[in-house]
Amino acid sequence: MRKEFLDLRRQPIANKFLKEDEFKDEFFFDLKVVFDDETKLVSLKEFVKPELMFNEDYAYSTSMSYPMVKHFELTANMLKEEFNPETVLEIGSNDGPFIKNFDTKISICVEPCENFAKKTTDMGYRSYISFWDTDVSHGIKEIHGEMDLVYAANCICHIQNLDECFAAVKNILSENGVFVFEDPSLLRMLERGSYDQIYDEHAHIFSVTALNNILINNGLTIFRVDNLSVHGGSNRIYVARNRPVEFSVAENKQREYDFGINNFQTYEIFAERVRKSKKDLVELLTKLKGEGKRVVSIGATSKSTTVFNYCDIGESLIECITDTTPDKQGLLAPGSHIPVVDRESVNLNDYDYAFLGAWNFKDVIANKEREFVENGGKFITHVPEVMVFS
Ligand code: JHZ
Repeated sequence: MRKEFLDLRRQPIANKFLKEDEFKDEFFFDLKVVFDDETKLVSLKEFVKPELMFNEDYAYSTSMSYPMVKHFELTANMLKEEFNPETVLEIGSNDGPFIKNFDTKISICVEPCENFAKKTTDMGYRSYISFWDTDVSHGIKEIHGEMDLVYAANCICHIQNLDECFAAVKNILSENGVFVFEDPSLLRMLERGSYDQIYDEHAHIFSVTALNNILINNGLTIFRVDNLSVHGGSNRIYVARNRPVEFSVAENKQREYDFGINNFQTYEIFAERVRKSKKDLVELLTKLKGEGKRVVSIGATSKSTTVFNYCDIGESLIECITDTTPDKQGLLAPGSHIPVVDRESVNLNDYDYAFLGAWNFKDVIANKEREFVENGGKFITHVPEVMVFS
């Protein structure tokens, strides 16, 4: 049975940055979160139609975050070395930071966002503009054969029907093939209070426990788990038909069990913490405004869409958001309508505080913005709790 534990209120499409004349048609939905006490899966209560999120206007470009480009290069090299795949398929290849480390002759991309599929096509990769399902899997297998490595980063948790997704992977995976995917970790989210991992695209927030239950039902086994620091704490899950299961699987499941991820009460406690986080952040920003302080935000992230809309934060509390992505600049943030600007067009020293919309890059940003701190600027974050630091 699915039980609701959190209501993050009315939310827009997290990556739909818009112009003023688009406000009247802006799409909103109720962002509520449920726990399934059978599979232990945490999911959105109401899914958003995939075409509304992933289309030719999709704004999140992985290559705009340098640390992620490095991360995918290291990941690709590690997988090549260990598994030596003769064929590679990437599901949700975005603008290609992972696949570009593989030979075009052995690699296939599947990507529903046409703007990004075009980029990987231009890079020489056979790219299918499509969502991942059994039809596409059968079609690709017919043309290109079975795949030794199927990889997906920050994509499988976007897929609403997981049984269909895993059946499609199983269909195309070669006998000794491996399916490797990484997504934000439910345990890390619960530990850090980072409720902003929850937005339209994240249909599910995965625990190893839930994935194990669902994959087993689909004739696949998790044989290894790597805990990663990227995106505020992710898990890289290694899946095969039949490989010896390594200690990391039981270790992760035990850690999740010890934290209480199988108990509904854990989620009720988390929800209470989220409500407190909102109260603290609004109080802080309102106080700063009263003192005449100026606040900017760094990183027009999907995560900050959740925070700003849940906490009712608009331009009166945060003047603008800087972001390195040209496709987000000059537009207004979803729901909150805070202007998004190029970092280069802003003198950070004009501001007293910078909210970390991209708190997952805290160290990179703090290092880049040393001058802001030297001039008396301070950062605000809400993870793991609302605080000011410099
Ligand atoms: P970032 C995305 O979420 C979307 P977001 C997606 N749905 C997903 O699943 C997760 O990733 C995992 C900018 N930036 O990575 C670039 C700076 O401005 O936290 C990006 O727009 N300055 C696929 O959107 C944003 O911040 C910088 O110095 O929450 C970061 O977005 C750096 C490093 C980044 O993901």
